[in-house]
Amino acid sequence: MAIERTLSIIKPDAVGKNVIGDIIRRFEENGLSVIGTRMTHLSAAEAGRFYAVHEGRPFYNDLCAFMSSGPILAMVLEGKNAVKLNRQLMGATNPKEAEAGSIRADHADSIEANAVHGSDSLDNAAIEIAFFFADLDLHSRR
Ligand code: IDP
Ligand code: MG
Repeated sequence: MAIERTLSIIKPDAVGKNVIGDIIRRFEENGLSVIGTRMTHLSAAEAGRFYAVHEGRPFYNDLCAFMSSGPILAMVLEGKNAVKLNRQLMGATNPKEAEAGSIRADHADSIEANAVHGSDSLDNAAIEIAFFFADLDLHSRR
């Protein structure tokens, strides 16, 4: 299995619940290393640029408002199969469908306020990592 990098975001709802540590613990216990972190508070326009792929969807404006409602923690995870492994640890988008023990099953409130973001492919991971981080901000553990 290839060593990959993926972007994770702890969303405003989960930062507000003070569960940053619990979420990062799950990544580390499952073999992923945090190689860069950035806490920031996006404007609605910045959130809109990050989620541009969803522009035109009925939930897009609400999603931009939610993602700019408070601070987030963006981070880069590195490890074997990181893209897929992170998605497994996150659980399904809708917490009602999220696997027991997943981050969203334990911390998400709704299909919108669902605690975490994770890149859905290696190509998108590279684009999303570059949105938040410069190469010099990342510190590989390989
Ligand atoms: P993902 O985060 O599991 O990859 P996406 O389909 O890429 O899910 O959607 C991005 C984000 O948009 C979701 O995490 C969630 O916050 C929000 N979202 C997705 N579908 C809906 C919906 O039907 N209603 C409200 N918000 C949604
Ligand atoms: Mg997605």
